[in-house]
Amino acid sequence: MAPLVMGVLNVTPDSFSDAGCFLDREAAIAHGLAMARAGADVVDVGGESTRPGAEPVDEAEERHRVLPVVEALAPHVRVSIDTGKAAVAEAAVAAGATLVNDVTASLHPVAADTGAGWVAMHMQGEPRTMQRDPRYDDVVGEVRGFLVERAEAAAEAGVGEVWIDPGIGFGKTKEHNLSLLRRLSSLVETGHPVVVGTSRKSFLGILAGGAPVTDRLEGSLATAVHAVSQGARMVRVHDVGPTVQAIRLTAAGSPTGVSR
Ligand code: HH2
Repeated sequence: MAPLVMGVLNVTPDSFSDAGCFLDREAAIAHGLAMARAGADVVDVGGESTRPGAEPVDEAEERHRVLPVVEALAPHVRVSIDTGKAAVAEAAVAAGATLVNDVTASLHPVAADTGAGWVAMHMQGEPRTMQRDPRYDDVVGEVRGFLVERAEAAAEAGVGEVWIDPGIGFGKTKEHNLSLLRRLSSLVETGHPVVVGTSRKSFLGILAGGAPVTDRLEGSLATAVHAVSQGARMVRVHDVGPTVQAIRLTAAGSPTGVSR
């Protein structure tokens, strides 16, 4: 099956790469529709930044940011809700979202109750402090073990669509991120569909000699192509049009025919 592209829509004042760009409701909706036209299979709406050091947002504010945007986009494109709060996830599904993108990997009961799909992402610690000194004995084994346990719990609870995500940059150093990307096959082999989000993240800036967040398209595309070539079934990206094109071009030259 062709890999899917999930477009990032941050309705926040403080996200790491597009802070404040889409806090205005109409701008957010327009950007979501533009990503759908550019080939996004899913638009991922988030109202709380999870960048390192981010402060939590209260529930009412998060709902106020995301719900009108979800409602406006849902008739046009599949919408996922990027949240760690059960009540926000429930309200977003009621407003038309059909996928819960869960950086806390704990909201499978909401997916089970509502019939939505669920993305379980791995994070060590919590956003405010997660990048202070992340440590693992075996990052690939630990992330895989955690995600398989979560996916099995969700399946047991009756969730029909379960994705797993290594959580690139969430309590992970550059080396941890690279180990996970190199050995993505270890997650793919679990049989659960894998989603990967590397887009514009800081390890790409480090690898590119200090490239600022506005100058990480090349690394974002290279790692998205790498991820789908390794068997990831979805990539979460800011730059939808270029990613769709990069995946298509890779497929055209691939003997295994990853296609879109
Ligand atoms: N990364 C971010 C947010 N949500 N969800 C999944 N499943 N996987 C990811 O890698 C992932 C995610 C962080 O990126 P972004 O939304 O652009 O930034 P912020 O959290 O600052 O809004």
